[in-house]
Amino acid sequence: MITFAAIVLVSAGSAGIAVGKVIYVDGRASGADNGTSWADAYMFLQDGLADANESAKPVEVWVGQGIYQPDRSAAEPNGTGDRKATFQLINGVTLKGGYAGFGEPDPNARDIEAYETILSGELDGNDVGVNDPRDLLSEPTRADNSYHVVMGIGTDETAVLNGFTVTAGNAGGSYPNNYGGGMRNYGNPTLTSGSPTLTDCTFSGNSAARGGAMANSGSPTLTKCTFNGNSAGKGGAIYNSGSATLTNCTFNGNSAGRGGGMYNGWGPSTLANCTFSANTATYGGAIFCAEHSHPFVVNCILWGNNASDGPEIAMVGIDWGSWLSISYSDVQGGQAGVVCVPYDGYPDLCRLEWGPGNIDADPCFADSASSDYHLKSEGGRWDAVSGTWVQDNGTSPCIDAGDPSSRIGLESFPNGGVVNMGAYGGTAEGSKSYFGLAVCETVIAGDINGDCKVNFTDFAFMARHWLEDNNP
Ligand SMILES: [Ca+2]
Ligand SMILES: [Ca+2]
Ligand SMILES: [Ca+2]
Repeated sequence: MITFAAIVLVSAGSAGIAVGKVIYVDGRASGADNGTSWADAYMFLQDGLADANESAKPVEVWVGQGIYQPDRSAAEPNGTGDRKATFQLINGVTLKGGYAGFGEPDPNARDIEAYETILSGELDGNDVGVNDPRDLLSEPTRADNSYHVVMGIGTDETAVLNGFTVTAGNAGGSYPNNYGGGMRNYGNPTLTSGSPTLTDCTFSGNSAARGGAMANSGSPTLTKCTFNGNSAGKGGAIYNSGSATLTNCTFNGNSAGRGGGMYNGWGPSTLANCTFSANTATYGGAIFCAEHSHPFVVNCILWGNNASDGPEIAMVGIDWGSWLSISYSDVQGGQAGVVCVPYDGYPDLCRLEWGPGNIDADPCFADSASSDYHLKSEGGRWDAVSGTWVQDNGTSPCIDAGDPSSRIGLESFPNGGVVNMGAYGGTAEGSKSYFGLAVCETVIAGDINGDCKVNFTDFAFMARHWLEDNNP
């Protein structure tokens, strides 16, 4: 029996991870509208979600390029205009955007940039653009947009959103409509917490009183997500009062009164290998820590953000404390630049744990004007435009400056044996190490950091990670 079971497992593995049912959605399809193929795809995502909700799990919903609004379905093809309509994620259901889709030579081709799949809160097509994201919430043409484009209420980690752009949410009005313009992840007393999984998603042009792009009280896991041009009173991109885990995320051009990038309220959050740049606020251009907050920040870059108080980080001084632990990160202005904002009648108590490995040095972004936050390197930098590795005239001090105990992940050789700081650290687009000489043409076994020599440095790397097992 044991042998038989093993064979079954191998067989399932060879066919890939068990996908279960696939439901197709494409706004351009003209077939039976039943989701069984690209030709017969549902035209509206709400119909695909309704099918997924009733299907045995796991289910994948594959969504072709285009724009999808939450107030539409086959029953209401022109939309209801209901601001409370939302795309509610479902446990056991993975939504995947970025497919070429119906009518394309290869409808299964997937590229989340080339075949952008947009979830939009713009219900009536009248939105006027704004020059400053701070005007988003009050722009009259957005007053009729969705309160929350996507909802993760009552979800666990098996509710997945992968490869979508979420835009034009407008969480105005009174509680709870004013939290999380793009997405709201909250618990529900009778359900599990709001803890979905988001990968390769972009949130742009969303606004709210709290959490322009997203408000969390659950424990969502966000990987390789980008937050751009969102705004709120608190938390331009994210308002966190739970325990969000963010890895390889980028925050740029968001704005708020407190926490241009992220506002941390009650609860811990973990930020690893995230980059914050060009965010603005009155207090805390990148990050604001309110009472009872405790973000853990590691391998991050906070550079080029702007605020009246605490251009990178501001914390509120209150007796039960705001708490921030930060290490192996590049923070402009360093520890001295962190502002402890007085709170009426309380002593200035901000609990800042300034850990090892923090630096205050220009990270040498590839092109911050174009929001390209790859790190310059003489050893090689991934250029997304040309799709090639290019060499720069200088090398970022954030390369190989992350926590030596962090995983290097997919960083290309030579990777220095140490993860880089910032949003591409630990990924295949992590900038390569530079040791002052040309990259060696052949690799010597034992040359862990890639400097073309095998010496005590390599031995130290091996000793540090001795007996670690990545596949227990
Ligand atoms: Ca509108
Ligand atoms: Ca490295
Ligand atoms: Ca070496």
